[in-house]
Amino acid sequence: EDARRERGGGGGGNGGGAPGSPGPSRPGDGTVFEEKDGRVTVNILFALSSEKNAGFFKTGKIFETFEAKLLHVESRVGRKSKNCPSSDLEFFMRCELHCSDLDVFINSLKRVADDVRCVQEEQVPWFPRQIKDLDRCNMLITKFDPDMDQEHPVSEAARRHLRAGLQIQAVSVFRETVGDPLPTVEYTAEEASTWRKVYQQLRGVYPSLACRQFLDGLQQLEAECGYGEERIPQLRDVSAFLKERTGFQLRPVAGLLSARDFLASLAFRVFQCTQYIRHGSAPMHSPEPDCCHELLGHIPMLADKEFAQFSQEIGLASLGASDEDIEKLSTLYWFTVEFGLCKQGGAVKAYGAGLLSSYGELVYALSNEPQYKPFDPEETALQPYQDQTYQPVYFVSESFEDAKMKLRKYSANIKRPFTVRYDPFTCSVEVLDQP
Ligand code: HBI
Ligand code: NLE
Ligand code: FE
Repeated sequence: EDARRERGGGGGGNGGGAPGSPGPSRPGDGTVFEEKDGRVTVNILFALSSEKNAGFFKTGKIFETFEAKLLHVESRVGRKSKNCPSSDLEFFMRCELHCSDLDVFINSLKRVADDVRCVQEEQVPWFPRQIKDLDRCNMLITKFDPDMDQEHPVSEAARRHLRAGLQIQAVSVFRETVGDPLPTVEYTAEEASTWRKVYQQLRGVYPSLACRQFLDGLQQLEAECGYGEERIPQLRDVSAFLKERTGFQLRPVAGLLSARDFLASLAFRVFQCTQYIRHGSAPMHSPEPDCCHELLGHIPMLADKEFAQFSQEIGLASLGASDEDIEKLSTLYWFTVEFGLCKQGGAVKAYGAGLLSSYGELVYALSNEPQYKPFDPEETALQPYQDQTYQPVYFVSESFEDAKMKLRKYSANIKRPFTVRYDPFTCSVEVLDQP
C-alpha cells in the first residue's frame, strides 16, 4: 500500500519524487497556483522524525496562524532518505493561503519540520530508474475472480497462484544475482496433460503459420532448454536461456499487471511471466495470460535480437508517460507483441504471442476472415481492442525492422519533459532533462 502511494499516481495527493527531483522549490516555478483574491493553492510535503513528532502540532499552529485553508491531508511512513535520514512520517498537505504569506509560511514550517517542499500539481508519474525499482511497481489488476467467472474456468493452480500472488511479488528481481533463483513449480499430472494438448496442437501448425524468428527460437528452446510436450519448462531455466540470447530475464507475476507497470519492466528487459496454467477444459484459448502463453507465445520471440529491442523500446517510451500515452502504447503493444502479423517471403505470418499461444485464434487470424490493416502506430494506437475473445482486426508489419523504425518515430513524438536513455552496463535508465 505504501509503495503504491509512493508512486503518486491516481487519486489523492502526490508522493513527490518526480524525475529531475523537484527539491526545495520556490514560488514562481510552477508549484504554486494563483487563485482569486491573492490566495494561492500549494501542495506541501514535509517530514517529521520520531524525535520531532511533537512538531506535528507545531506545524498545525503554523497553518492556523497563516489561516491556511486545508484542502487535503495525507500521511505515510517516510522513506529514510539522504535529506532526512531519520524521517519517520511524511505529510502531504494541499492548502490555500494568501500569496504574500507564502515565503514566511514555508520558512516557519522549515523550523519545525524536515525536508519541506512544495510539490507540483501535475507531476510526471513515478517510474523505475533501475531494475531493482521494479519491485515497487507490481500493481495487480485481477480482472477476473477465479471463483466467480463461470465463462472462463480457471485451473486450481491459477487459483492457488492468485492467492499466493502478493507473496510472489515480494520476491526481488535480484534473486538471480544474489543466488536466490526463480521459484520452480511442481505441476500436477492434469496440468502436464493440459500442456501436452496445447503443445501438440500448436506445434503442428507453427511451421506454416508462425514467423521465421519464432520457429528459430522455438527450435533452440527445444534443443537447449527442455521444450517439448513432455513437461512444462521452468521459468528459471528459460530465464537463463533468454539472458544469454538477448539479455531478457523473467520475473514471476501472479496475474495481470497494470499496463504502466507491465510496460515499465520491458524497459529493463524484464518480462513479467505468469507461472500457472490454464484450465484443462479450454486449452485452445485463454483470455488471461498463463504459462502456455508466456512460454510458447512470448519466449521464442524474446530470443530474437531485433524483436527484443522492439519490445524494450515500447517499454522505454512508456516511462513517465501520461495515462493517455500509456493507453496508446498499451494498444500498440497489444496489436504488435500480442497479436501482430508480419509479411515474410510473400506470405503473412504470426509473431504476436497471443496468437502463437492460442490454436483457436492463430488459425482464425490467418484465415482471411478478419480484417487486416497495415501497421501504422498513429492509427494502430487508436484501435479499440478485444481482450476476451478473438480480435476483429489485425495489423500487418512489413518486418520487425520496419515496425521498430515506425515505433521509434511515434515514440519521439510522445510529450515528456525529459528523455530517457538505457544504460546497458548498469541496467538503469538515464533521465535527461530537456530545456
Ligand atoms: N500483465 N502479467 C501481465 N501480462 C500481460 O501480458 C499484460 C499485463 N498487464 C497489461 C497488459 N499485458 C496489456 O495492457 C498490454 O497491452 C500492456
Ligand atoms: N489468448 C491467449 C491464449 O489463449 O494463449 C492469451 C492472451 C493473453 C493476452
Ligand atoms: Fe502476453
